[in-house]
Amino acid sequence: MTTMTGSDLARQVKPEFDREGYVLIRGFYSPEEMKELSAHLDRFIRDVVPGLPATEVFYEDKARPETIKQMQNMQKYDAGLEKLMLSDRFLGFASGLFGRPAVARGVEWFNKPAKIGAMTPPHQDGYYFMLEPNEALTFWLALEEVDQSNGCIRYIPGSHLTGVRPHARTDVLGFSQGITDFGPDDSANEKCMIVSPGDLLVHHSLCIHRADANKSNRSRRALGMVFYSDRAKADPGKVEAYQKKLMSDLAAKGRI
Ligand SMILES: O=C(O)CCC(=O)C(=O)O
Repeated sequence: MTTMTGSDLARQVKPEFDREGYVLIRGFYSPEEMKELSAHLDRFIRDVVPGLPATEVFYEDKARPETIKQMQNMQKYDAGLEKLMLSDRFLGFASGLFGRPAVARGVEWFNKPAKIGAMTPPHQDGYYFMLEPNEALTFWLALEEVDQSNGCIRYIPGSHLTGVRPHARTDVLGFSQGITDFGPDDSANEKCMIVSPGDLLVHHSLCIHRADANKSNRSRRALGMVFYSDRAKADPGKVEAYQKKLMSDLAAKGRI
């Protein structure tokens, strides 16, 4: 385990984060820590997931519990994950990257199950967050080997500096909005993040990213955490109304 504080690490990587809109930190978690975290998450899936509301856990195929693709608000159901999110390692690091206090929003889990994991449409998280100013970040900690064949995250460097792009509804469960004018220039610029367990990706809420479907015979699991800066304000009525409508549409379609 690194002895560096969250703010030490932030000081080191902030220039790159500010310039590119994302940063990759290799070996953020040691193999021993990964073992412990993976065991914790396995227990969460075994013991907690069966009791979760349908709005907190999504499956590629609802009839097959082993095809979990996404979970959200995990900290609400697991004190250990809440403690982790509020630790210096994550909260302190996020504050350092913003250069002002960060507010922890939630712990998430992203998977692309082997063979059937759907693509992640190009999007900016900030479009979903509806913040003013749009100052937020997501940590994405790889739990497995990730490369082109199982759906690596693809970032467009510097895309967080040019505002919010137009988005529209998609059919992808868990990623309900995608950029409508994503074109060849975007594809030409994107960088594929090939990562190993314990590597951490961090992206700004306006950094454009996407991932291909997983056609391989390996899964592609990652733990996510979202932080807002203390001055980023959401219009709660607007976000709640969107979420309510989305969840009722998904339920009507039998997706959740
Ligand atoms: O895991 C993925 O494919 C996408 C994750 C994502 O969009 C995010 O962390 O903001």
